[in-house]
Amino acid sequence: MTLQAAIFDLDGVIVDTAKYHYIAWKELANSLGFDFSETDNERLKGVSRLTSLDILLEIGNISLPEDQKLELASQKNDRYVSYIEKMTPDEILPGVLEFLSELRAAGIKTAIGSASKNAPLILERLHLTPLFDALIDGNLVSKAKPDPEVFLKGAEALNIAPVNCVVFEDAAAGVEAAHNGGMPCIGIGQPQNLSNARWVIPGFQHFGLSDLQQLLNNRAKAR
Ligand code: B16
Ligand code: MG
Repeated sequence: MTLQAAIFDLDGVIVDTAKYHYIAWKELANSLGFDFSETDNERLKGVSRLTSLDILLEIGNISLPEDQKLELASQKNDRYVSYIEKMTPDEILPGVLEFLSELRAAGIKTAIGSASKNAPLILERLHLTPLFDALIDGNLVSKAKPDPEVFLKGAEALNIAPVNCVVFEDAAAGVEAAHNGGMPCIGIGQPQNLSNARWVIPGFQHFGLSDLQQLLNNRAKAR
């Protein structure tokens, strides 16, 4: 491959919005009469809003008709939006700004590939919108990760062949989505949660373009 573009998942890679999702889902669970733990919340990472609700209702052993589920998903989102509206740029994860700037200075294109329908608002609150050449979010995709649609659309929007894009993802389903799209993927987080990732880094602190190129070159040599 020739590295020409980097596609970033948003939640868990650029910013930790999982904590706000957690509070909003927990409030909803409590209003329905059951509790929702942080361990349960791990199951929702990278998963769409409606699938997240299905998982939550399964934990509470509650079954509801579709219209009531849509109403609950909307209530949860209103709560979630009330938290993310207050976000500030100091919530950008360590090293992200430096890494994005380094990529862009080297002529490498950047995109967001996120399941979140709130991605535009989050990027705006973090003042990050101008640092991405393309934004593919939950409003633009119909197939959830591990389907590669979100990343393939990102590559298409950047006009770069998928094989020349690298993906950064914090969820196992997202790593699988990148692989399904024929793109190398760097996992962000703990190796035990991302066993399908070839490489896992804790984050972008002390991680630069030369580190990325070294990882990808070693892969090429191993082939
Ligand atoms: P929303 P990502 C995902 O974002 C989150 O990880 C996941 O927890 C959330 O349910 C999903 O977005 C949908 O978010 O309710 O804001 O549309 O990790 O793909 O950037
Ligand atoms: Mg994520």
